[in-house]
Formats: sequence, C-alpha cells, structure tokens
Amino acid sequence: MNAQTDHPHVPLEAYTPEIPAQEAADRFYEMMRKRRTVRMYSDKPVPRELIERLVQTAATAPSGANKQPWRFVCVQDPEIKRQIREAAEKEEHEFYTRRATPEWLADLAPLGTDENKEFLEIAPWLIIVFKLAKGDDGGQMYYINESVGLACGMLLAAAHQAGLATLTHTPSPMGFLSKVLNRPDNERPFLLIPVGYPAEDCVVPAKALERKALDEIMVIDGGA
Ligand code: IYR
Repeated sequence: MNAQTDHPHVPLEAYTPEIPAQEAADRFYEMMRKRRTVRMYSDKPVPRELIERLVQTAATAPSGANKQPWRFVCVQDPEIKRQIREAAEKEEHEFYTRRATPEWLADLAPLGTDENKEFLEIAPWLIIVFKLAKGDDGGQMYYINESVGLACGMLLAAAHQAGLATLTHTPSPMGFLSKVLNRPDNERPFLLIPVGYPAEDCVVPAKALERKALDEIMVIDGGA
C-alpha cells in the first residue's frame, strides 16, 4: 500500500455519460467548436446566480496540491467597470502606439483589435481572475499558472455551455486591476474575462475560425 493509507480516501464517484463515450465526446466537441471570442456584447443582464455557478465550475479545476490558488472578482458595478475601462485603455494605448512590435501588430490585424475597449463597460459582468502567489494564510502555492489557467479554461467552457460569450482580455501590464479592485498583495491579476450575451449585430473575425488540422496538433508516440 502507498501513502494513501495515512489519510482518508473515499470511493470514486465516477461520472459515466448516459451515451457511448464517442458520442459524448462528439457532442462536447460540436458544442465547444462553436465558441468564439466575442468583443461585441449586449447589455442584456446576466443574473448573479448564473455567474456564481460559472465560478463554482471553474473552481472544480485541479490545482497543485489542491491549493486552489485563485480568486474570481466579479464586477457588475458600472462605475467600477468604467474605471477598469479607463485604465485598460490607457495601457492599450501604450501597447498599440509604443510597446507592440510591428510583427505583433501584423499578427493582430486580422482580429481587428485596437485600444478602444468599449466592451469593458457594456458586458454585464467582468470576471477578473487573480492568481494567489501565496495562500490567504501565507502558505505555499504550487503550479500556480497551470492551475489558474485550467480554471479559466473551465470557466470559458461553462459560460459557453450556458450560452454566454466571453473574451480573454489581457491588458498589459495589469497592475491597475489590483488597485481599482482593492486586492491584497498575495493576489496577482491573471486574466480579465467579460461575460455576457453577444450583441445582436456581433461579428467575429473570419481568421479566428481557422483551426489547425488534427495532424498538425496531434502526434502519436512521439517523433519519427
Ligand atoms: N491586449 C491587447 C492586444 C492583444 C494581444 C493579443 I496576443 C490578442 O490575441 C488580442 C489582443 C488588446 O486586448 O487589444
């Protein structure tokens, strides 16, 4: 026996889909492949309970030593959203006029992004994900980026499954979020995720529909 005998364990409550595995995987893929990053939001309200459920789903992600090194700050207050937009646009202005390399700007061109971040005020919710550099009790965290990244992916999937659009927005640097949201020192901004319904006239960049082929992304048994 291994070390698990020293600590309580319980039988796994296995999840088994009611349909064959291939069909379950196909259905999930068909749903997920319809997800698009959305930059044009409706102001249609999204109930707080729905956002709470998305956060709970995100927090089912695995994390290093189960330390759950994340905090999800959910903003719906128009004045706070305004402050976030203002500060983000300031950073983005720097990015688009100074910081970004010509190559980076060329890579972004098909997406049609610019320093205007109107969606930060229009989307009914902004979820600002912070990673915990240290636990709230000062304790050690492990694999922080991996853990929080996984949680964010699950948050996006949960939102999409509920018919909500998201965007992974990364104004850089993001330090202003700690200030505006009055967060303690052990929390570091990780990702800003607007959540809401797409605007009726929402368009998405055609370029973003392109997916690499399976044989470009998947390798069986390593290199030749
Ligand atoms: N943060 C900027 C620039 C930007 C960078 C990448 I990489 C993107 O995939 C999209 C945008 C902005 O939000 O406009």
